[in-house]
Amino acid sequence: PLSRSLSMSSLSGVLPAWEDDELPVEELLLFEVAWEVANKVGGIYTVIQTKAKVTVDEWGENYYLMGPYCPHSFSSQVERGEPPHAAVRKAMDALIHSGCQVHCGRWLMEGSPSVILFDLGSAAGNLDRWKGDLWETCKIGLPPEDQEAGDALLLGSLTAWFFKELTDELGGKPNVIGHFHEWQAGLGIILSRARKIPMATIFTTHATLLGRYLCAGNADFYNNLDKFDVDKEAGERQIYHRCCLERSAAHCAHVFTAVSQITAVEARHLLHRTPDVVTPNGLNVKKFSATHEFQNLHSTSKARLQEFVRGHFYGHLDFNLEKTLFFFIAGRYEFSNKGADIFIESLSRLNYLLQLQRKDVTVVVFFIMPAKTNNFNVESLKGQAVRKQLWDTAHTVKEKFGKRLYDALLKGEIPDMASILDQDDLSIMKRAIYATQRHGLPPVTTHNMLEDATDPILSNIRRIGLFNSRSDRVKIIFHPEFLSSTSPLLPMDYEDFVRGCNLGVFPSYYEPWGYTPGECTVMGIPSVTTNLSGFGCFMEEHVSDPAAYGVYIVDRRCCSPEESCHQLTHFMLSFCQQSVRQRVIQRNRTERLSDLLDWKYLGRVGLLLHMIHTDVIEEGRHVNRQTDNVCVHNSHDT
Ligand code: 1S3
Repeated sequence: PLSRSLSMSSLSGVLPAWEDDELPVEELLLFEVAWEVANKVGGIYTVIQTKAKVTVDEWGENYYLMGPYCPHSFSSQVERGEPPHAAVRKAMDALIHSGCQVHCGRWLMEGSPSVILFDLGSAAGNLDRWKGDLWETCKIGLPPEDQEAGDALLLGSLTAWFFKELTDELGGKPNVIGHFHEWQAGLGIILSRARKIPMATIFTTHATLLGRYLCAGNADFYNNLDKFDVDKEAGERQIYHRCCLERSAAHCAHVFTAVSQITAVEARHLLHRTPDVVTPNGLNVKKFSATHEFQNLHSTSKARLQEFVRGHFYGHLDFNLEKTLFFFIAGRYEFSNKGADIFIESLSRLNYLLQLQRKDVTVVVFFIMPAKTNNFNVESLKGQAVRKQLWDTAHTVKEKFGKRLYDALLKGEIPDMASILDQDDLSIMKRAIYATQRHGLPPVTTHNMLEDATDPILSNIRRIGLFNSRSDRVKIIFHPEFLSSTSPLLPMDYEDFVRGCNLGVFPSYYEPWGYTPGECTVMGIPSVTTNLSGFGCFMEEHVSDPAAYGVYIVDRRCCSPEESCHQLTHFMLSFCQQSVRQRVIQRNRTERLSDLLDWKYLGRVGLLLHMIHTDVIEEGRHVNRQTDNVCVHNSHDT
């Protein structure tokens, strides 16, 4: 961290006139507010979860996380308990006495931070009144049909109410900082500022609402960033009110941050405020005492994936699993934003080139992106059952064989190998082999898709015809659900799965940061990213030759989609041409980059305090730094 102390004397406006020049962290309370506290939806959960340990190390009991209460996640992830500060308890009680449910406890993960979670349902009776208050305060109206915006208002009103009670109770010491993530939590800032609650506020944007929509709609986004009529575009997509909330939060915050430079530029154009500081996302990097340990973990996890593949491709296992590479893409299911479109196109080309070159390498590609499903499909479950049956059969016959061999040896004989197995044994084995016959091809998807006909991944797989045929060198497995170690089909958690793969492919078009390639890096797994992702740009900036360290950066800025596909195909093909030894060496190099992504070194909170201290708020006005524009020449059409 850059700073363990904070000068508040220069802060003005609604902030208290704190007298000390240097305020130790011990005299501050830090509250981080987000929708995803103990509640996994997307990337913000990863930010908060991975950062908790270093934040608790620095802030101790003076750090709290706040968000909405989800009974299921609470019961599985949080140990109920009392907040460490009496004033926090009193502020909670004030809300509870007015009929709102507030829950407190320790989030059961590294660092065990205190969490305060608000039951939005218990406050829902206030919604209409609070909508009226919001309109009176800042003239933003929320339509009744937008439940998500209504929930954001409930969370914002409850957090602002909590902070009012808390600051009244504290009377200025310790001083309070609220760090809010994304528009869903941002209403807390708008209302706190409107009510002149004496606290410092930080707003972090992880993506802009309009940016996400425009990119998903195939806009030529980066070439037109300065040309969009923001209000018109938002209105046409029925998100005008949400965008107003997001923009207000960005403008009301004392410190505004973005997770990458590229998102800072986007925010300048779409939210009309340049972030004061860019705070790249880190990870909680665990170093093994033995450097080869992560290589061992790769082998173990890879063996588990191979088992799964044996089942999935039963009857079609005419490819050598020792020469099979596992590629994957994972994340929120935003087809073109996450680059699944150019990935599929490039896989088709890779398949053709591998066939042409008569390579004996096979690539199994996993798509891990949650879509609407009606559970696992029968064919996928059957595959694993068949594999298990073959395993059991082999085990039974092996036992019998071993016993007969042992008996013969005891008698001093070498058994007749041709007759050591009897007719029954042969029948059992034949039946097991017959069970592996299948009439169709191994399925592309593991689940029954609710929107099978219109699903973008499946539609494109149909278009390019990658149906897991025997002749295909690229096989596809679409798992439209996040992974879980309790799954009956593929019982692995995400970390183990990533460790078992050879290459993560994330050719995103819209990716403010992008945790997936970073997670690969810290586990020593090479990955593909792009120069339109925050992570890719960060790597380009800090590593002189990222590809040499297993971070391949596809150019999606300055070339056409066709050229990006060509480049991606080339990356994947050259990866397939590596020897085992080259892959081991590359994994070692990749893993060496992990320190760069460790929260310990990114010192984020210290940096923010430094910003509050120094030049962001001077005499009550924001000093915004200019950020360079991005140069992008490509069209997003594929
Ligand atoms: C966002 O989550 P997403 O996958 O919807 O926030 C993440 C955390 O900052 C970021 O990594 C990602 O690029 C954003 O898109």
